[in-house]
Amino acid sequence: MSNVLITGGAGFVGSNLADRLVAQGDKVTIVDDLSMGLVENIPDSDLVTFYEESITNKEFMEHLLVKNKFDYIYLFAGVASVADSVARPYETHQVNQEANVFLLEIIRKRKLPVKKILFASSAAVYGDDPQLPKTELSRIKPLTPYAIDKFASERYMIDYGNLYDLPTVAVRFFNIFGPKQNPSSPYSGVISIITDCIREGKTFNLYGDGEQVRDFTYIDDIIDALLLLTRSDNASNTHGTYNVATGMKTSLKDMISIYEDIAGKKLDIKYLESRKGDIKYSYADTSKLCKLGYKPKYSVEMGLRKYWKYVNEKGGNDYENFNN
Ligand code: UD2
Repeated sequence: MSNVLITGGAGFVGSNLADRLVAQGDKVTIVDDLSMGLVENIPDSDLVTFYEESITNKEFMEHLLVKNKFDYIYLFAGVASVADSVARPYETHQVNQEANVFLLEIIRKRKLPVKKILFASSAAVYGDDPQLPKTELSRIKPLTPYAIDKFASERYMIDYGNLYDLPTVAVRFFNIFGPKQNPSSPYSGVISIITDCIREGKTFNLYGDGEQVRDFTYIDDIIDALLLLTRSDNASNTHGTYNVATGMKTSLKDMISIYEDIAGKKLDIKYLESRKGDIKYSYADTSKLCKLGYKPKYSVEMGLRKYWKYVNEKGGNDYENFNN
């Protein structure tokens, strides 16, 4: 049994990881301020301890880390909305960068015996550079406070590893979908929004011509990758940055048509101007991760099928009563 900390553990990726870790018998501590996550996302288990707290609370975080001596630390807490980071650059910086550097500093100064620290970064660090697919060595061009903070935190992780020998690894997520994703903002993952629209018969606002391409990755594949990078026999060599995606590309239009077939319903679409700063093509080269033995199991269609089944069995998305 390992002792694990997940910041942002009530959110989409964090809570799915918590499910998997609890199922394998780990003791999981979650810190989440519920700004985007939900208590209901957290697995109901004696193995889980939940603190409703912001990672920017330094005193709290220091005490927690020193007291618990976690084996594994997964850093998912963050303000996920790029638009929010443009509207509130300084506030979001405190969460997306400052708080993460503070955690590293506590681990370093207090010489805490962590086995692995994983930080969740984003494909946003590549910005609108046209080179495709994105490899970890592609040009970095962060265009928003969100992307700048993700990239800076990534570098702090890697260089704390190099300078102070901390066992760190950073992942760059592309477009993830699946259960427990919050669809309540216009900047939520497009598949969670579409799911809501299909179920509720609402009109979907499609920004652009629908030909934009993404690397849509089902959450279970993401969790496999996270465990591979932190807990497998290969994990001791994983210091560095990894794209985490499928390496497959699908246009928004094609994804919608696959989803309509699965749901057996037509999506009501209203075409609008492209969003400012929208990236037309984004997909990953995942060969660095694949060399460690990663093999995504889900095509977009398989993932959509599983997600649609989950939402319907639940009778709706997880966030119906979420108002923020
Ligand atoms: C993803 C990440 C974002 C950042 C970025 C980096 C998510 C949810 N967002 O943004 O945090 O890392 O990648 O490149 O993973 N769309 C519509 N209608 C809607 C919502 C979206 O047409 O109601 C379009 C949107 O304009 C875009 C595509 O769908 O072209 C995907 O949108 P998204 O918000 O799911 O993800 P993305 O790639 O913009």
